[in-house]
Amino acid sequence: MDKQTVNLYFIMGTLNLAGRNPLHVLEEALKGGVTCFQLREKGPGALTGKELKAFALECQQLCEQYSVPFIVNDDIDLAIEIGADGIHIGQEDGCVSAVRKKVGPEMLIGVSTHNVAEAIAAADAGADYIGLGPVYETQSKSDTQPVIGIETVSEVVTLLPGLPIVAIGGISERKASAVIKAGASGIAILSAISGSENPGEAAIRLKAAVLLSLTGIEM
Ligand code: 3NM
Repeated sequence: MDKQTVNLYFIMGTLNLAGRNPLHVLEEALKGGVTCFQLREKGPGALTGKELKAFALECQQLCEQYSVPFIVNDDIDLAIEIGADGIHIGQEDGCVSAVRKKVGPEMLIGVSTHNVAEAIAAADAGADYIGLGPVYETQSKSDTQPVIGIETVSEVVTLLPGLPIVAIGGISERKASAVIKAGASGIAILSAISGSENPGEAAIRLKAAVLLSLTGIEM
């Protein structure tokens, strides 16, 4: 997996969209230039079973239309069943090698990590990329680990120079630049896109902030 794939990594489920149509939000985000999409269907009232599968297939089709990898959070069986491009697992979801055995050699495996030790362990176990966070305070996840700050991002990037590292947690357009300058390959975003009045515009602005910071040019 190349690092560009995680430049602007959008995460969304059907909840917390202030009543908006999730497929519309996803399509706007895709038009705005997100480079990767993770379906994360969690929380009270989340879709399950057949409904979840049907929704996942619709998201997958949209992602295909925009040539953006489609990644499923946690649900390994669903990812296999629909032939997702990737599976994203947490620290509690089993080890990378066991997941690799189940999903086969092709599917991308991403792992959520929250400190240097977890990041190294995930890399050593063969993760294709890691999520690292929460970099800042976030309202989007109730059970987050303590905030790690951009110093930990720099430390992990230095230790794992070849691995795509996507920073997550409380990242806004204003904060994107600091995270990228700390060495992250990209930013993973929930609320700054899905909570925006105009998700497409938000994605365009976040993407521009990432790409500009990657060039190292100060504006
Ligand atoms: N995982 P927002 S933080 C899903 O630290 C998730 O692993 C995190 O949402 C972690 O962009 C987080 O709205 C929520 O802050 C990020």
